[in-house]
Amino acid sequence: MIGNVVTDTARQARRPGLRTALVVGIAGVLGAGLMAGPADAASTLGASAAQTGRYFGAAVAAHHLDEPAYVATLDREFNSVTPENEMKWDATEPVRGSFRYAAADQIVAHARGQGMLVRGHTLVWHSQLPSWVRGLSTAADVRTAMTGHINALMSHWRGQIHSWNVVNEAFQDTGARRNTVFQSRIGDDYIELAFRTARAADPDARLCYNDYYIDDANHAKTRAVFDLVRDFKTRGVPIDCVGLQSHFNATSPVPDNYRQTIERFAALGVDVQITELEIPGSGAAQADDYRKVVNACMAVARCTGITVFGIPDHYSWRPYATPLLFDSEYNKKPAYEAVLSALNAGGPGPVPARS
Ligand code: G2I
Repeated sequence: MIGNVVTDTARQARRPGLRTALVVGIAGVLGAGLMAGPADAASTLGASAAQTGRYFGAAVAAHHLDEPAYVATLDREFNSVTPENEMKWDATEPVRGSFRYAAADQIVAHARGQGMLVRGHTLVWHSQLPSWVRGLSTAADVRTAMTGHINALMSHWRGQIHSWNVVNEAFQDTGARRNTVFQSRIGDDYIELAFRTARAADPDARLCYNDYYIDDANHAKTRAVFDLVRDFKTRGVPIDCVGLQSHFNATSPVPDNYRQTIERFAALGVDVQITELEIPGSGAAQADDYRKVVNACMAVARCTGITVFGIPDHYSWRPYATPLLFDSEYNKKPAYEAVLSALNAGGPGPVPARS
């Protein structure tokens, strides 16, 4: 239900003149005004986020979908999913031209059956890339492989994916381009080619650039992504969204200017989505940091959704860090309560239209 509402909204929002009506419409359908107060506090993460037109999602692994406690928590708490590994290139096109969709299809079917949004992750990335792609030697061949991969996946799930991470982690921490097979064979233009191909393949999906360590506006890598987005907007290259992965830890804590970073991306004319959130810990300090992150998103109308990178701690890719909202017995951690109350405290919304 929420998925349909947001997808329809995205589609209609590109027609001028409908925006005011949509603002009223989406708030009405999701059952809340622009500011949710304590009186109408919702009791799950997804429902509380929906009050301001946002989603609250989790990264999901297909092989856990046969575990009742996992599925019960997913279905109760979240209104968006991101396949953690199942849509990556090594999983979907391990052999050139031979596509495998079954594991990701399982996640998409489950999510859509529950009325959840689906985020696509990810089309062009240097990691989890099959060796046949890394072995391509000419620009023309890498171009053909990349556009073919984007077209195949986006066509397969056309109309079912709310937002796609089209290009993932293209920059180094210095702000220079990462030296991938796409960069070295095609050159700087590969990102533009990927986004133009993606827009044509599924015109209703929001197209995102996704990266880690772009949470602090002063970092060189963040500035490089600002420049990319500004350049795309100036030249009319399609881009709708920036994904802040937001993998925080002791050496890379939530920056004090996190909200300003989100605002600066939004000011460039894109939505911001927090896409892989995790913060190690188990007590009050973890809860405080999660609250800070949610408050920052809620303060910016164009911060349209948050995804935590897993459900219980023991299924995290860093289980020892216990970075998630549920412990290994699916008990709610203090961070869960902090997130829920921050979502219920409201903020500007609902989700604005793509510009
Ligand atoms: O690397 C952490 C994340 C950074 N941002 C992009 C994300 O897509 C990425 O996710 C992680 C997954 O959580 C891991 O589950 O990406 C890793 C690979 O870079 C994933 O790990 C891989 C293992 O390395 C493989 O051995 C395993 O076969 O997961 C695969 C599937 O379970």
